[in-house]
Amino acid sequence: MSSFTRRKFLKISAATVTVASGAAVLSKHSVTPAQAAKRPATGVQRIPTTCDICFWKCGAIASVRDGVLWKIEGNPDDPLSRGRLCPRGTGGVGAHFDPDRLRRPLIRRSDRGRDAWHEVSWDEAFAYIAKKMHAIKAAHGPEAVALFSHGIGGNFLKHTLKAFGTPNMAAPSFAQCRGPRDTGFRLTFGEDIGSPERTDIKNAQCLVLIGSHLGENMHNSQVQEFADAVGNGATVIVADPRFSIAAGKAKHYLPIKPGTDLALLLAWMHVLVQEGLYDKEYVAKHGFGFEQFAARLATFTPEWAYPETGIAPDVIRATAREMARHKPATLVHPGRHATWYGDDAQRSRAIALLNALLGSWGSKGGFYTPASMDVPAYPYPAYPKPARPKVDNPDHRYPFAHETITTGIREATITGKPYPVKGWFVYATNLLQALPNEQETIKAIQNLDLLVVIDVVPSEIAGWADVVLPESVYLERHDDLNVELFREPFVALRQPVVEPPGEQKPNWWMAKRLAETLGLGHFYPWKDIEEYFAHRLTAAGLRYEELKAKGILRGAAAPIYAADGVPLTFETPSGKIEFYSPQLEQAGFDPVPVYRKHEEPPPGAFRLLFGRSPVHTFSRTQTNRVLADMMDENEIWVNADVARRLELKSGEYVRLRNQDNVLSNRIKVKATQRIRPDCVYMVHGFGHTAKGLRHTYLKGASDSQLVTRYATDPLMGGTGMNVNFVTLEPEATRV
Ligand SMILES: Nc1nc2c(c(=O)[nH]1)N[C@H]1C(S)=C(S)[C@@H](COP(=O)(O)OP(=O)(O)OC[C@H]3O[C@@H](n4cnc5c(=O)[nH]c(N)nc54)[C@H](O)[C@@H]3O)O[C@H]1N2
Ligand SMILES: Nc1nc2c(c(=O)[nH]1)N[C@H]1C(S)=C(S)[C@@H](COP(=O)(O)OP(=O)(O)OC[C@H]3O[C@@H](n4cnc5c(=O)[nH]c(N)nc54)[C@H](O)[C@@H]3O)O[C@H]1N2
Ligand code: SF4
Ligand SMILES: [Mo]
Repeated sequence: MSSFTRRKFLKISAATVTVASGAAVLSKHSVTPAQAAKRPATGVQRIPTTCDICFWKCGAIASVRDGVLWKIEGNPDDPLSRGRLCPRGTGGVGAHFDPDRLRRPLIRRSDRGRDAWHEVSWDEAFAYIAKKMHAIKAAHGPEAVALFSHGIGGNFLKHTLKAFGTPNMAAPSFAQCRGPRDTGFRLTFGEDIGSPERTDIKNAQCLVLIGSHLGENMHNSQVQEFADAVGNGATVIVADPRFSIAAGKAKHYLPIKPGTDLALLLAWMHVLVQEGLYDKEYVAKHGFGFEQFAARLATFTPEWAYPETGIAPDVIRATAREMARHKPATLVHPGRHATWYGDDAQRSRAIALLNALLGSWGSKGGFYTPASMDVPAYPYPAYPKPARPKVDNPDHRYPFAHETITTGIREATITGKPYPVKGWFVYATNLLQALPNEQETIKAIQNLDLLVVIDVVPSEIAGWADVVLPESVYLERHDDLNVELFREPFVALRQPVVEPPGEQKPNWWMAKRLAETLGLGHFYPWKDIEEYFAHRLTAAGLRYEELKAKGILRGAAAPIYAADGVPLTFETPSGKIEFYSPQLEQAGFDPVPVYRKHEEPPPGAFRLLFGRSPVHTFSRTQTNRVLADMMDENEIWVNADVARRLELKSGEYVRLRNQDNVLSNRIKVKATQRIRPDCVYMVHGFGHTAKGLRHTYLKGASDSQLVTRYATDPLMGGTGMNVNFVTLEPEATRV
């Protein structure tokens, strides 16, 4: 078998450059006898599907040679990938071949947090889960079961749990990610930015990036459009305490002091208003409360902002004028991971207001109006109405949260208030890495009667589960239809291209079987997911067979800019762009954003910042051997002068100690002038502590472990995580 394997992968390394190094890595682990035995066909098959190495869901084409997965490329018909995948997507083959994958359902037979499991059949696993769920429902009501999930794969489990009667389901993509941004834009324009974002990057003549580190943040369409804009000669302005890859493309790089962006944004708006450079016609037509807004900006001069931000007044004025020069094709990018300092919804609102002054909402080179195809939902029976409201946000203490707050469910699980939560389902989210303060997560888990984790590898969160259900990876399964809201409407299909190597099953199958075991089988009137697809697509006047063959069906493109006739309407209380927000005022918040200082690191300590690597996704790809071969551990970026003072050299290991005395795993120093001296920076997702992730176990350090402190956004419950301070300890001083 091994010679067979090596031959296959040597061919790969000759054929494709991008995964060449990965192929060599894979040849050591790759095809199991079971996989080889299952190989159905000979010759090369090319099967369209969608990528799931991150949630962008790029259209892809997988090549399978003699039944063995060979390579994955972009689908040229797909508007998201435009025929090209990012490096992570190309390395997706490594997810299928990962030798550390979960293979069978597991039930714990010891205390939580200790590794003692026995393998069970799927029927035994569902019988066990259903029995526990019935017991929780009898004692506490169905609302005492919650679901955490991330990505489209959670759709069918949501359906089963709604049928069971709980409203409690949340994703970290809200309170740990884009929630504050969406709240800030909703309060201003009455609408979200969406995902994929409705940013017209490719047509922007001036692009302002506040932290958004495109190029490291690899969301495919955005990175390609960024390259288009740069190629078209767009002016790029980057504000980041770290000289990011995007900063390398910038005409103006502003090395801002972390946590002071709101001061910069206010000063920019001050200049636009004071110098009369804003889009007066647009503001007069669409704005509400502009006079009150303008009055409140009066004191936020560039001279005021200078000592806060470290950005000189002439630079603030020059960049504001540059933005005005290109309006309305100036895009101040709203960012995505906005949970930084706890006042993030207000910072995002300031970004929204700056865009409003420039007239970019609705304009070419600004924010377009996306469209989607009309594919009706499956006509299921009505769900039972939960007896109690969602548990995460009692009395609407976060009045502008429009999605469920993960950390609110966690808190209710700890306190039992407003009512107890006793069962968690966790689908494709590594809560110990994704939520701040892992001790709180562990405390909540200790209060549960049931923790079910559905994962593909033995992740940290799986290590705490009572039942672990092994999922087939995206290359081995169908997921729900992706009816995308984008520049042009389309529907895309994820479908299996190879067989799973063990007893892994897709989420839809698990969700259906669980419903049947719970006595809720009537919520799944379809036999299998292909019947479900066919039903929905037929209702939309489309053909499943065609989608299956092409992977993507595109709808007719419609206008996307106001200038082409798209009506500009605003779902705010005033029906206008709210420069001044009465709803914020009524709820006791600043109607126009106000800057307040954040706590600074004490002498000798540094603010801990983190972000993305182009070749990894969160904490989910470090075990993928192809991607690990490109980046095996993270580094800690330290300002070169600071490193010299601390007598640290690049390549040496240190440990980080945070304000709560948590000590990290060892991490390599990267001494560089590309970061300010008051902060340090690392890529998120490394420093795994789950032993079953054999390859990546204890490689690099985990930012999540050091994020013991977080600042909660009073508007919407987001958890600002850039509020932790660390000192560096040379590894050699440790015994
Ligand atoms: N400290 C810190 N915390 C953060 C961030 C940060 O930068 N630093 N980023 C925040 C942001 S922006 C986000 S969006 C969230 C992301 O948070 P998550 O989406 O929770 O990301 P991961 O921690 O990678 O967890 C993904 C889990 O899914 C599993 N998985 C992978 N593929 C599959 C599959 O096909 N099926 C199933 N069932 N499971 C699968 C992986 O093994 C892993 O356990 O984290 C947030 N939290
Ligand atoms: N390769 C890859 N790409 C990804 C992901 C991935 O896991 N891997 N995840 C995707 C997801 S879900 C998200 S949410 C996005 C996240 O990506 P983005 O939204 O682009 O960025 P953040 O993670 O918020 O921020 C990281 C950047 O902000 C800078 N920064 C830190 N503090 C401050 C500050 O106070 N002010 C300013 N101006 N800058 C600051 C850091 O130096 C770094 O450059 O990436 C997406 N793209
Ligand atoms: S951006 Fe990259 S990892 Fe994400 S779906 Fe697209 S190709 Fe896959
Ligand atoms: Mo995110």
